[in-house]
Amino acid sequence: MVQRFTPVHLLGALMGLFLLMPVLMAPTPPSMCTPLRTLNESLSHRRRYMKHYFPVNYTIRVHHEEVFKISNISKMKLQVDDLEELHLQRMWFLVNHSVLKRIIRVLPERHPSRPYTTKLERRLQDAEGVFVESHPPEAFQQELPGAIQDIWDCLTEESGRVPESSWRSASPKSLLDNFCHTMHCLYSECFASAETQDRGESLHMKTESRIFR
Ligand SMILES: *[C@@H]1O[C@H](CO)[C@@H](O)[C@H](O)[C@H]1NC(C)=O
Ligand SMILES: *[C@@H]1O[C@H](CO)[C@@H](O)[C@H](O)[C@H]1NC(C)=O
Ligand SMILES: *[C@@H]1O[C@H](CO)[C@@H](O)[C@H](O)[C@H]1NC(C)=O
Ligand SMILES: CC(=O)N[C@H]1CO[C@H](CO)[C@@H](O)[C@@H]1O
Repeated sequence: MVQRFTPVHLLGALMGLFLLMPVLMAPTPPSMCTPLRTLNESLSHRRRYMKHYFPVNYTIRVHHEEVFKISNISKMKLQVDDLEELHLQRMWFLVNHSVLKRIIRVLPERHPSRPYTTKLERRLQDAEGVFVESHPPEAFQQELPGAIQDIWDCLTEESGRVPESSWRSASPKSLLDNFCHTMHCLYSECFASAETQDRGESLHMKTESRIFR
């Protein structure tokens, strides 16, 4: 018996295609969104833990590559050939790792920001686990574009071998601001429209004021 495509079949096929399309086209696997949103929630408390609990104008020394902002992403997109979203996402994980390690290093054992920072580290690790799982292993074996590889090498270089000229001073809060902004930029699919963000913000402020009362 010959199977014939009825309009119902066709409609079904089309619907299926539409449902599939966003999944195929989105560079961010949807499974990444849950751990990233959890991380986003933790990062929303960064002002308290990274500013209020530190001395005024406190800064730490970081490699200049550890300052990774949205402007870096825009610049790289313009200047680096064959740049893929995946390269930037991998770099984001690498940078944040260094940044959190640097912050933890200056915190005494019983500093109130220490549990917060180690929690961020764990949540980041969770997100990275999902990130690695949701791509085929070959994705991580392919060569990085030269300019990205250079930054990568600097970031993984031992601190003792980094020349004096490439150190910068940065406040812990500004480092986490970069961390948060670049996350929203690189994983924009996971972060809802401005409208929902506003609602989140006011909710968040309510929670904050409750804590401070
Ligand atoms: C902190 O930095 C600001 C801006 O650079 C400056 O105006 C202020 O005096 C500094 N405060 C202290 C306590 O050093
Ligand atoms: C981002 O840009 C700043 C200043 O332009 C630079 O010092 C830093 O190394 C860049 N970061 C990365 C990861 O390329
Ligand atoms: C991310 O956190 C901010 C608060 O810093 C909040 O306004 C926003 O709604 C959060 N986004 C998501 C998708 O959870
Ligand atoms: C690529 C990379 O270095 N990722 C790191 C991101 O941060 C977590 C938590 O600190 C590390 O475990 C990862 O290795």
